[in-house]
Amino acid sequence: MASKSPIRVAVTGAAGNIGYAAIFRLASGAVFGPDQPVALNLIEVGPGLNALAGVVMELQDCAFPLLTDVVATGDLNEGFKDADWCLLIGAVPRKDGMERKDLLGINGKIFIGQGEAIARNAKKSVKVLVVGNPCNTNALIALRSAGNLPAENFFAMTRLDENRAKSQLAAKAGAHNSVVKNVAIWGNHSSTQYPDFTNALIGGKPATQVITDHAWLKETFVPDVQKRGAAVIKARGASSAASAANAALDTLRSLHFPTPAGDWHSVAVLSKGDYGISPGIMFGYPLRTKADGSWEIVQGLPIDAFSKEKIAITEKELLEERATASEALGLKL
Ligand code: NAX
Repeated sequence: MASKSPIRVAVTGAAGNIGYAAIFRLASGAVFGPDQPVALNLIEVGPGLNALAGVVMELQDCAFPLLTDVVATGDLNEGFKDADWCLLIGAVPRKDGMERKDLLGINGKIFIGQGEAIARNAKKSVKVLVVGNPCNTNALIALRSAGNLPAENFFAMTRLDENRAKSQLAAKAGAHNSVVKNVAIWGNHSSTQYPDFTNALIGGKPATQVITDHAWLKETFVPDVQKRGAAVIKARGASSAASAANAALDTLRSLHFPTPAGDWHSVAVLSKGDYGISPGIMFGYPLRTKADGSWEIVQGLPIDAFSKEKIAITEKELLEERATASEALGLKL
């Protein structure tokens, strides 16, 4: 076995669709590398706990060389103990007739408890990625509940949107995904997100030069990326799971390793006012991870009038979500 000390990753909703698609790849070394041992703390609730017992058996049956320990639990204190990373996937889905406020209230309570338990039990250097929806505001609630843990270690996932945007730009340009770079997702992981084509590059050239059909970029690409989640639900009869797990693992990798020169990755972080965004909301930005593991928001990108208008819409939605969640939870977020 490799000699490095393991990275301990706590995963909530571990037996759910996204969790199931994520944890085997985590254990295989696909995220932190082939010489980095991993330990997993798998957290579930209710019937998910029975399914989790089966997931643990399957992990054993993989005999992963890098997997040093598996904890399976319904107890948050045990689940977040000594975690280096918390991947918060578990959340209550919106059901028919449920108002957004109800959803924010129900999930808000979950993320208060999880934020508190992370602060009590995880390493002080823990990093937290929220996937469970509404992920930006859930992440804000977890962060505000996590006492003195540094705000810069809390993230909400917009990477699935970035990956979707890259693949659509590549298809339109007749290029491979791998040459599409510098795609920023601004704002909320919701249908108001803004997938920014104006700063994107395809094969090193501005996407707006490679794709000359600007009406397509504005009127087809943007709404298609915004509504891609709903299109997958319609086709599959279930929400994105493998691609969401893949994006969560991409996010972990991108925050763990330095960002290659000239590129960035998209993730939501607590706004401090960069690009004129209201402080105190979890806002999707383009980030670069530095060699020491810290990160910075990419500065100085041109924001044209079209982008400004779209960014304002998603900012407004996040401010409203924060107000709604604050009211539902009786908290000042
Ligand atoms: P599933 O319903 O398949 O799985 C969720 C699992 O979480 C279940 O096993 C459930 O028992 C567990 N769970 C619920 N509450 C929990 C709690 N308090 N503690 C621990 N476990 C808990 O959903 P799945 O398809 O895996 O989706 C999970 C979440 O990801 C949903 O909120 C979904 O909306 C969200 N998504 C977020 C995306 C993003 O890009 N940020 C995209 C995909 C996905 O829609």
